[in-house]
Amino acid sequence: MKKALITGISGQDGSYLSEFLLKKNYEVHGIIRRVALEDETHRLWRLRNIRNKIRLHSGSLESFPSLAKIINKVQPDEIYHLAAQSYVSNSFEDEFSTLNTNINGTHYMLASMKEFSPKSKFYFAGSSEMFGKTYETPQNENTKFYPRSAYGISKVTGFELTRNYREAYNFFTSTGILFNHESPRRGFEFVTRKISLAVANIKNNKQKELRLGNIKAKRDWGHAKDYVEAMWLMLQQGQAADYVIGTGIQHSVEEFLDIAFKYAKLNYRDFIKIDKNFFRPAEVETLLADPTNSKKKLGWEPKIKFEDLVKEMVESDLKNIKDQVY
Ligand code: NDP
Ligand code: GDR
Repeated sequence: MKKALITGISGQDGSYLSEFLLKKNYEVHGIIRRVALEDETHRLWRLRNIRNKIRLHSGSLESFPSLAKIINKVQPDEIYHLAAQSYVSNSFEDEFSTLNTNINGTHYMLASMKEFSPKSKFYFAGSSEMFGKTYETPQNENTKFYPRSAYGISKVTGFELTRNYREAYNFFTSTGILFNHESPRRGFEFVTRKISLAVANIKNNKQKELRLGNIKAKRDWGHAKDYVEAMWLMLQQGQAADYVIGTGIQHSVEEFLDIAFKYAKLNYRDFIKIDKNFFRPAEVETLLADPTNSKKKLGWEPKIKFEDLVKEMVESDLKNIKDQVY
């Protein structure tokens, strides 16, 4: 039985990856913050259905000893380092904790692995935000980085650390440069979930308007369920490498809005208020993946279409409101 250790297991991707690995018969371990262990009902909601099948260890990205101890104890075959301050907007408000958590956290994970579990294979959660103000369209593995936020900068540094451990010490370390991926488990601060929940609230007379920032921004959106499979595939290859993961299809926030509201028989124009508070000091206007390499090398292709993703998110939030989950 293979052992996997996941940081950020309580997040969107961590929960889908755990389910995916359990189905593949892995022993799944996760690192979570102590506060989460103390308030499982609220903080581990995404792991509800698998809580008794996974093993959780309390640790923090800010503490090298806490991570090193867990890696030493678990001796994982595969490490999926997903934990991060992942909200781009917040990284403008709090550059310091974003940089500390994301850069040091990745360094501590790699250094712990080097010290205590050098045979582990390591996955780093890179991001299309590393391409930021895009040098070319679409973006592939050779596109130059131009990050536009502390978050993007932290991910470029994590990418370089991951590559350097591969080259300097011959470790199996790979970065997945993942484009946006969403699901009904997406955090509420991200634009897709903010929209799907607003549709459900408006439909049920619990909200009157939806305040958004730059709705002209374009992203390459996929489903998180598809993307965790790509993470796993990267660690099953003969050699470690970095891969761009996306659908190759782009939509604007406005298109997402249109489809989401239409699904509930509403017109988004009746509810939207553009609010300058939601604009970012430096915006990433457009991102589009060229997933040719990952298709060829990993045999990976997304299965869930954009329209079905939007529908699933709205349906799920309509149900959540009906069941009084919020
Ligand atoms: P989430 O925001 O849903 O999850 C982040 C996870 O990191 C949570 O489990 C959170 O724990 C944990 N975490 C944050 N800070 C710390 C800390 N100081 N110590 C320990 N754990 C911490 O992110 P996603 O699941 O969406 O994304 C997973 C990874 O992939 C992230 O690194 C993200 O930056 C990256 N990524 C995501 C993309 C996407 O579209 N979803 C695209 C490209 C990259 P807690 O529950 O306690 O807050
Ligand atoms: P992003 O996702 O920044 O791409 O990062 P987010 O959903 O926050 O923003 C996408 C685009 O929508 C625009 N936007 C708004 N965004 C939010 N959150 N709230 C609003 O009200 C709003 N109005 C317009 C944004 O300006 C942006 O252009 C996500 C995260 O998961 C990162 O961790 C990950 O690395 C990248 O995707 C790839």
